[in-house]
Amino acid sequence: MEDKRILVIGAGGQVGQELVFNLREKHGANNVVSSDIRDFGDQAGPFEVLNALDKERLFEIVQQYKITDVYHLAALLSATAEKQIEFAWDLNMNSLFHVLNLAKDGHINRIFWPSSIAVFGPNTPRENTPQHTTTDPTTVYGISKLAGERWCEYYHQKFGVDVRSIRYPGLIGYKTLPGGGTTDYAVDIYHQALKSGKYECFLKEDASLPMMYMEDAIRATIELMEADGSRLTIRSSYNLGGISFNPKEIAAEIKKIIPEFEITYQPDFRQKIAESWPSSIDDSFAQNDWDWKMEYDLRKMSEDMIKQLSKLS
Ligand code: AKB
Repeated sequence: MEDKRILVIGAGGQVGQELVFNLREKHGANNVVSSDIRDFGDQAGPFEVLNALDKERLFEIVQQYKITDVYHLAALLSATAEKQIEFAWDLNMNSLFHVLNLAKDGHINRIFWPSSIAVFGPNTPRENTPQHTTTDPTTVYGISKLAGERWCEYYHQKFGVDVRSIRYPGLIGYKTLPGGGTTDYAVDIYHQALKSGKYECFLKEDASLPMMYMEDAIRATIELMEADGSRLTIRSSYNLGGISFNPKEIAAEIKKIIPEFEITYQPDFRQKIAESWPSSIDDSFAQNDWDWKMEYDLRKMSEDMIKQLSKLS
């Protein structure tokens, strides 16, 4: 395996903490630098405080650690971004430019940057959404992710930048809590089911969305970054299918393990966002180009979530 020195930006978030853990197992703790806007207590390897908008500090860190690969995860998610629209645009776009420019100028070799199902909108086919289709996002987050995708492809075509990306569905894991997304209910529901046996959902019972267990999402991210670049036909961002379910279906699955569990519904502004997103995704490009295969379905994920959270509590 070639020597990699990795920087993860936004390492304190839901994906970041799990990704850093896995990358350190694979490449050695000292070869994976985690960074975030604040010190979140990562002591398992090198950590740097980094504001993703501070391109001078970013450059210093890249030089200091001789970074080869950057995983750039820092962003405001869909629900939070609606409350700070200008800052969300600034953070989500300009931090991406800083990383793309580092690669363009030859300072790093490879970039991972996540996009999202939020690039789709009300005129996108909702079922089995294809890779190439109408993208008319109605959220600031979705607009920034779609623009980011176009810039990634542009930098790849014009400057040969090796940037790779996945349109993450809602991600569900037991180690860390998500922050500010529309799909966050699907994590919180497990915590509340164990804590109080009930959950009030901010989406309607039939709001189906594509989701994925964190184990699969981290594996997908690392597999895409290790894939043979000559096979990759998508340099904007790959669709990733995951598991499609609605709040009623996840509640029914939880009830099989915790029979007294009860769900109620109090939809808020996030319901409208959910309605503008697909309910299921076609990921045949990921399957063909880098042999992607999902492992966790709703049952397997629910069993593992409840088992792992019970151990932690
Ligand atoms: C969100 O809900 O904003 C995110 C996403 C789907 O990108 N989880």
